[in-house]
Amino acid sequence: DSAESINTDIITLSRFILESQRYDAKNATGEFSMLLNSLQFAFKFISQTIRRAELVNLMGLAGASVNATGDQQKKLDVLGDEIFINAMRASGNVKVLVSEEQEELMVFRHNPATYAVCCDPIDGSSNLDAGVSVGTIVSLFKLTPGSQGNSKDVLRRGDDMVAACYAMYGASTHLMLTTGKGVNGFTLDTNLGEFILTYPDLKLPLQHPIYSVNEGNSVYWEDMIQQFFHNLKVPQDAPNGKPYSSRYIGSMVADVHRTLLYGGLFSYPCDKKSPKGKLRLLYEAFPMAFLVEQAGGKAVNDKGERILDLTPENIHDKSSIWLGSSQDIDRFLKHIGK
Ligand code: AHM
Ligand code: MG
Repeated sequence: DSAESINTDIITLSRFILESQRYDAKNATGEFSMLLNSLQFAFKFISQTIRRAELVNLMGLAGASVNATGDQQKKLDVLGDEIFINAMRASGNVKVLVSEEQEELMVFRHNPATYAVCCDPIDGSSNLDAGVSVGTIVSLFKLTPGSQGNSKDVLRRGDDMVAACYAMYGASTHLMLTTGKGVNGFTLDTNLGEFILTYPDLKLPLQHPIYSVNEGNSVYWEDMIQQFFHNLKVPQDAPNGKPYSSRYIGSMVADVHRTLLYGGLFSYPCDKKSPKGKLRLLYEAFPMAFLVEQAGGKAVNDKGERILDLTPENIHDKSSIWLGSSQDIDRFLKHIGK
């Protein structure tokens, strides 16, 4: 009967973190759990704010303000950023914060903390007014030994990240998390106000015939890249004899989320318009590359270099990116002779 079909022993994100720390007792200072708690709160708050936005007239542009990388900011970008910054400052566990929406790195001097957090508070915000999924992307580093908090804590190899996650505000709010031991996915139960483990140890398929790229930029691409995408549409070359399908939402979180669940490849290559790529290393490419690798996929740049081997020189540095199913990325690597 229906009473039996209710799972009375669900795993919430807090329970998941506490249980996984029990196996790692020497590192279990509780700091990470507290930080995760503050992150959860920020995700719930942003989620709620986005869901109410249209009704309380938050849609549209916020004055003429322009963010660090020159995009026009929306009211929700500003709000999301404030919510995130306040949650991180209040957590007490964050010393350094990099936000896409802030030109400069922030240091919370009064926090006796050992974490550095980089975030894109609302990624994909050009989609907001159409009600399309957007998300928050986060990478986490431990401060370098003895650091009082400075840019060196984040200008490091991607492999130095200790955790990465994103929240996607879609039909449901999802949270995908890695601490370097696989990927676990959670879904927000709005009645309980808790993230519930719904995708334990998620692995993406080895190959899937979907490509995700802004093909409108193809006139700006190098021939090599044009040729690669052209080949994906040649049925004889395809593993199942059919051309690849095109799927592009224009929200990295949503495009990567689909890639994690269905497989295929997502790319934002360099082009004549964005010679260094569009997506930012610290809070877009790094965390997504970490999640994708931990789910069994691959993430590289246009030259075939592993994203997590790169080191940014500046906090808002950009990179080209190719990520997704390992065989689909291998096909790209083979194409460029790697
Ligand atoms: P944003 O951080 O300003 O929202 O920009 C990042 C977004 C990504 O979510 C998405 O993958 C990409 O920009 C889409 O760019 P384009 O519109 O050039 O295809
Ligand atoms: Mg953004």
